[in-house]
Amino acid sequence: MINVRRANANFCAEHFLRLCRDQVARAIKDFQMLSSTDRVLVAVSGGKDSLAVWDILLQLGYQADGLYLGLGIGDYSDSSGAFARSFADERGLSLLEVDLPRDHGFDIPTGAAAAKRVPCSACGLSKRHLFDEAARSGGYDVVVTGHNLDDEAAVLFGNVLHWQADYLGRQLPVLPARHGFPKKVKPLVRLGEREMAAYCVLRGIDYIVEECPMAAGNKHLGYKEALNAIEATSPGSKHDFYFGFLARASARFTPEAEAEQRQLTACERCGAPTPGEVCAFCKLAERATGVPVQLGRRS
Ligand code: Q46
Ligand code: ZN
Repeated sequence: MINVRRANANFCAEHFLRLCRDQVARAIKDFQMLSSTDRVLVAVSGGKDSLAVWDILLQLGYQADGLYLGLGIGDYSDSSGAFARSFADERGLSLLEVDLPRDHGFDIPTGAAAAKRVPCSACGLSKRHLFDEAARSGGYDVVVTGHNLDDEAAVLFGNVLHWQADYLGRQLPVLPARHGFPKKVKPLVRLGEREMAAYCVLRGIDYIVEECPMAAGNKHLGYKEALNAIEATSPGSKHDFYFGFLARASARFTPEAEAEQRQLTACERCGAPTPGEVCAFCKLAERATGVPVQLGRRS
């Protein structure tokens, strides 16, 4: 039996798996995330959420390939890549790979140190850039990420604590394609972390359990712990916080987010949308390698 506290109910394995699929199908429908003809690219980390969302999308009949980014974070990257590859190989799926050290000449630990950024900031901007680039060059209609309700509630908590108006205006389960960015969607927003772990166990999906070693001290983890403490005494709080924000407050921040997007131009090195002349990824790569990057302009 699997207990879903938020719903105050117990499920057998078969019904729990159906619940997960139904919640994803409902998120896709409610937020118009995908159409049946879309070519979908799933950002796969080797962790439970990204492998589960890939598995569920395939079961729901979508055409979905995976993209794994090698970030050069020592053993963690070696082993997360192995989980992503074996998931794809066992099921005959197509997994694209971009390797930061091999393809761009630097890894996250050295790149972050050279640019004097915290690792997760250098990593986050690299991941966004490389997912966008792979989707554009591969002709994909939409990028799917495995962000779940716990992730989104924690990000929202941080954005509210610091009143990051432009981030709040973009914190949506669907970002449409525009200004050169591909459409991005988060089909797991109706499911939590515990549910995704249980889903993987029941479906026989092997995933990397260790946390990234660079996550220590990450503010996001602190926000998750704070919300877990609230959820323990008041089940359903994360869901109400996040979905209440989407229904009642998110649109109030749209003007700030749009003002930021209007300032975007094409990066003079790689053509990616950026508020400055050179995008954050090209600046990071330049600081990390000491070589100005020439990735080839977009047409
Ligand atoms: S991989 Fe990258 Fe995460 Fe590691 S360095 Fe931070 S952002 S914690 S999801
Ligand atoms: Zn660039």
